[in-house]
Amino acid sequence: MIKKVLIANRGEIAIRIIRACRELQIPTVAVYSEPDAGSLHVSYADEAYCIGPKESSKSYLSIPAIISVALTSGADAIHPGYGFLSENADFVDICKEHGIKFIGPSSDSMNKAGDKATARKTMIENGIPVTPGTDIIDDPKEIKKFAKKVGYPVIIKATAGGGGKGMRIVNNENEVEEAFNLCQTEALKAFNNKDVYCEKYLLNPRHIEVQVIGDSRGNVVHLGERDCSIQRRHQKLIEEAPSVFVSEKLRKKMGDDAVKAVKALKYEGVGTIEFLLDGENYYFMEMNTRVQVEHCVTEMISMIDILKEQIRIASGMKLSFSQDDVELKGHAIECRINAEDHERNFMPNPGKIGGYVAPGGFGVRVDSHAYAGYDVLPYYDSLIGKLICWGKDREDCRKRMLMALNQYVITGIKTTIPFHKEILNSEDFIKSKIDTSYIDNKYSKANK
Ligand code: MV4
Repeated sequence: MIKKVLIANRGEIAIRIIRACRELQIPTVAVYSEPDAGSLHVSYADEAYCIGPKESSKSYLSIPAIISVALTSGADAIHPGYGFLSENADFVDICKEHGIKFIGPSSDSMNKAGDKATARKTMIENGIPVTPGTDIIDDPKEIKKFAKKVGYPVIIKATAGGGGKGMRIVNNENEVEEAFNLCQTEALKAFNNKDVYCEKYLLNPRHIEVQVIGDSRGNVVHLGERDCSIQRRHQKLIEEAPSVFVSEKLRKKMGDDAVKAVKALKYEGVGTIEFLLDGENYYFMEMNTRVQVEHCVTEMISMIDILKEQIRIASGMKLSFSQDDVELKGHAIECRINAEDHERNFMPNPGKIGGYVAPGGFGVRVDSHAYAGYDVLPYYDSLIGKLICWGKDREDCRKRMLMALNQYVITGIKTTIPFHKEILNSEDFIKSKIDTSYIDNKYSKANK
């Protein structure tokens, strides 16, 4: 078993990891930036070390600082959480060079899954559906040729992109050259890789992702899907499991394909296979090689502790259950509580929290690093907590979520709690009519 885990992250996910380690009786080491000294993850961990100033590049992204702390504190493993270094294959290699276990996939499998053109190729070879698309293109003429076949709109994507970064929608032939050039330039700047390819653009698909786990012995299971269609500018706001758009039959098909994808990529650890769902048809989009913010909704309906399983697997242990043991029960919804003002275009609203009272009770879970007097810092993302509710069905869960949102008190700063109440009370949510473009259409006033 891993002997000591360094958590290369902050906020709620650092706390989530510390809790999993504590249950596994593994000591933890926190790292923090100077202004984060008052953060809860610092006091929750067994040891904590300051690794630099407020800038992420000089603290949570500083590989030398983090490796030094691991070596001096005797941590034999690093958990990257999400964001920061979690999808940095160089960091994975550097950990290995220092004899430290990176809790996640190998750098090889991270690269193979992370490069969209490579991942697409692997899926095609294994009979997993992908959106109609091209190989890497270096001449905009190829886009026009492709669009003649499938029709506009098409979408140009950076092969190194992901999560909505490095994409351009092309509505007609006149837009091709400019979109192509912009996409290449942006990709080169953002990812240091100018490779782009083209796909048929699906109108208003649903964003469905399947949770997968693979161990070092080739055992792979899936834990069903999450519906993450309620988003704003590629930032998810509400996630739920299961999806009302996925029948038992479709779940089995998508799950089997997700498992096939993991096996094809020889992937080890926890991950997510993202699909776009268009009616009954689904298409592989990308794989995320980290634990995700929204993993909790899957935990609530499967009763499987994804973080503990991830750490056990990184220790070389076998998956503690098989596919047949996975039983999905009821419905779960997660509302992301952000320090944002939804009436002002979701503008970040950092500052000191005055009063803080979290809800509780049967089927209510709060994963948060916030407390009364906590200063929400402007240097990092605005997520201050996640409210996750379970119910025997979607309506039961929705009602419980509204009860919990009404009891969640955070004063001093604006949060997304009122926004969530509005959504959860809406006819559109009740009828599951909210798709990936809904929030942008309804709530974004400027920059549209
Ligand atoms: C697409 C698409 C439609 N057709 N690809 C957005 C994030 C990145 N993972 C890929 N994305 C999309 N790719 C094709 N061929 C629509 C989106 C998309 C989207 C997907 C999921 C959730 C929200 C979205 C919002 C806008 C666009």
